[in-house]
Amino acid sequence: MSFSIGIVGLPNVGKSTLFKALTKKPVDIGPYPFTTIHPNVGVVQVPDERLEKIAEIIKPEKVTPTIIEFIDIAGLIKNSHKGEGLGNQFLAQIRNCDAILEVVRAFEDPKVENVLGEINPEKESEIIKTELLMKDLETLEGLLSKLAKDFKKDKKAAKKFELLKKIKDNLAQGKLISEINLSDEEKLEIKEYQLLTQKPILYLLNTNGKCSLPGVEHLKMNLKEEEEISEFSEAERKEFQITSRLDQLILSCYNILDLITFFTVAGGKETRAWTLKKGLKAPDAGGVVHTDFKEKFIRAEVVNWQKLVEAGNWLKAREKGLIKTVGKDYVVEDGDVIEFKV
Ligand SMILES: Nc1nc2c(ncn2[C@@H]2O[C@H](COP(=O)(O)OP(=O)(O)O)[C@@H](O)[C@H]2O)c(=O)[nH]1
Ligand SMILES: [Mg+2]
Repeated sequence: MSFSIGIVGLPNVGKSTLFKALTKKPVDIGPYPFTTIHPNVGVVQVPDERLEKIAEIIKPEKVTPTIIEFIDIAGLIKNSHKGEGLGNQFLAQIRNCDAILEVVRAFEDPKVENVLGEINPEKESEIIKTELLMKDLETLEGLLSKLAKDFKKDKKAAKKFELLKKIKDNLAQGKLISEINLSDEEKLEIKEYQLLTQKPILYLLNTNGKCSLPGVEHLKMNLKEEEEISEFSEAERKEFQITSRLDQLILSCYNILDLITFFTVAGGKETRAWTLKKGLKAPDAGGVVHTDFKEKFIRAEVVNWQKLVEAGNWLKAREKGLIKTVGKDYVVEDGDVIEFKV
């Protein structure tokens, strides 16, 4: 299972340029050089120095990083939610993503048509926000009218109706679902609808100049430069001292999804990184590795990656008492190395 990031924005802002830069990124370990599953869907490695450090002491046959999926979604325009420019199709693609990476145009180039007609990150992000909000409103209206039919007979439906109504009212005032104060229970309740504005958003200003997007978390990168850099090999990058910021972008995407990484060493055969939602427990981590490891979970042995590296190997870590045995209720921490016992 992997998590996916939808690259979203107006046309001609640099979405495909970013996608191309990601696809060409040189990779040095693992079985996943960037894999293009579909013309607009690709898998990239999540960079992680810890994995390399663990591999240095374990010396496995195979090192496998964890991955994240990027989807190059065609440009949204005003009224996409009404189906303008095939809009509904693109909005449906966003529905399947776990988070949104919104590319905002902040570069001047008379050769590249500017749909907005000006450089104005705030106005541009407002247009996208409106499209996402309108689409969610439409979805909620549909759900509410369905529920309205039977909520008088059914208590559960009545409760759901109230919740969806509350959310709809907030959306109508311009609030994203992620900005509404919802309990964990309520969030879970609406998860099945895959509402667009419930997804975390990371903004990326495509620029090499000065500009910003006040009030929201954003990164600034020059995507055309990144695409050019991605043509260079690792050796050329070292020689010319060129640094790419794509790794930082990938990590930021990983972070907005609230993910952590844990590692397995498979008795020395394969050192591998895995992705887990923050707050989940040892059997859930087991389930990520192998379906059986969740159902048949008995206990696990856990050691922090750094402690393992300092100890030199699993046996020495055990001798030093660094490996703890944990049960079903153990909440997995970022950087744990886990050996499942089933
Ligand atoms: N000058 C300049 N051009 C860019 C930059 N990023 C993308 N472009 C160009 O803008 C055009 C549209 O980019 P593209 O990535 O296809 O936009 P998309 O519609 O958002 O996918 C292409 O010709 C790119 O080379 C940039 O940072 N500076
Ligand atoms: Mg494109």
